[in-house]
Amino acid sequence: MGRTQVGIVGAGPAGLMLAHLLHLRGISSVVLEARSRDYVEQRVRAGVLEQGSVDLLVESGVGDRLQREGLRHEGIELRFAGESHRVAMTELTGRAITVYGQQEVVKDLIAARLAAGQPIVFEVDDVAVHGLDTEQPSITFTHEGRDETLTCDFVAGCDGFHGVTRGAVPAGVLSTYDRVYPFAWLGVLATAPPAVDELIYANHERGFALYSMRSAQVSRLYLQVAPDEDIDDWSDDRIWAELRARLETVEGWSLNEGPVIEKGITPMRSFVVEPMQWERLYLAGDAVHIVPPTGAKGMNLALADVRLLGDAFAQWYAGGGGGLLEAYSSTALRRVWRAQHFSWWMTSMLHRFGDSDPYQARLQLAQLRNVTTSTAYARALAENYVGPVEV
Ligand code: FAS
Ligand code: PHB
Repeated sequence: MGRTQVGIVGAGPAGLMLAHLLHLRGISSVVLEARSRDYVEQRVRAGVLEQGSVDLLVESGVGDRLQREGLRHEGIELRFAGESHRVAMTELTGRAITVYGQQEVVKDLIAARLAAGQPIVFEVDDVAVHGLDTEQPSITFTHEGRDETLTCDFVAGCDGFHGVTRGAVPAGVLSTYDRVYPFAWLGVLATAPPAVDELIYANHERGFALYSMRSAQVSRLYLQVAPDEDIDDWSDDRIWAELRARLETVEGWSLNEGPVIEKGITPMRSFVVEPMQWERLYLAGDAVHIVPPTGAKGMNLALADVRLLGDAFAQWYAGGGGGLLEAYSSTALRRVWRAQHFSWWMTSMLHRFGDSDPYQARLQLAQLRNVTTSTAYARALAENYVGPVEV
């Protein structure tokens, strides 16, 4: 396979955006991906881009389709106790979010990478990283039946929660902070025109529900379910009935049903590993942190990490020293923990935590009333949801 400056494991938003940012600075990289191109381009995941993520994609030249097809939203709705209240995020912060499926971001980044004639190796197996504590680490893998070795200056671990790079750090170096929630999300993609202009987050006694979308024709909806729920127990009819029960709680409004294109169950966890780097390995995105998607932070954090890494590698290769590389983890973790707190706070406010804690249920209603009556509380939610101003 030969040599490159930065070996990147994983072609999700983190790995692909990092490769793109490095290419713009004339820094070579190779992206190694376990799955096929089709698979990663069809994988339905996140849907909300912070203002800073939109700016990054547009400023780095991969935002044309996003600007054409993305849905700019200036508010979200909180629905609870038979009421529905809008949080006017743009009025409160001057910034907005854009609804644009993660798989579309991945498609745009892959297209840009291949158009630039830059390497992404799909369907690799047996990836392993070596010599991270030397000046010439390497990545071994198999591809099309051949054993390959990629030598590099640095390795970027962008291989997600179930990847291999985090595990390459010697025992005792990393500290793990995590929380597993007593529920999961059942996600549905349906060919049904959204009956809403903005996202609805619903706190309901039967459980949390979220009404999102991908376009004027496609809805994206979520239901809180038990953590060990089997998707085969959820017929389309049962899903729509539960969504109606939890979302149709205000007079005269009903959701639009339609054929289900895709459905799946995602476990809920909060997870951070510190530090986000060791020697010549830099970890980014889900490889090093996970948030419950209630705050729509996952993909945005991944992009924020690699924005920092791109600047740090640019400084190094421009002969500016390793200051930004040395500070990567501490700089990234400030934003990571802010997003961890916000995602935990939104999750705690909106989900049912069993019937054994009526006090928590009352706290939730108090929080929701605070957010929907106090400008200060509403602004705090809005600032975190649209994301921090990029410095
Ligand atoms: P990713 O997991 O996206 O990408 C890692 C890549 O590395 C994958 O393509 C994987 O195939 C590859 N890889 C793994 N091991 C490898 C190996 N050994 N060798 C080579 N390649 C390897 N976030 C939200 O904000 N909203 C949501 O609604 C939401 N829904 C989600 C649903 C699911 C099922 C999951 C798993 C996550 C969801 N997320 C959501 C979070 C998600 O969007 C992540 O934050 C985002 O994908 C992070 O991007 P990456 O860090 O690039 O990791
Ligand atoms: C989505 O549209 O997939 C989505 C939106 C908001 C969230 C999570 C997921 O908080």
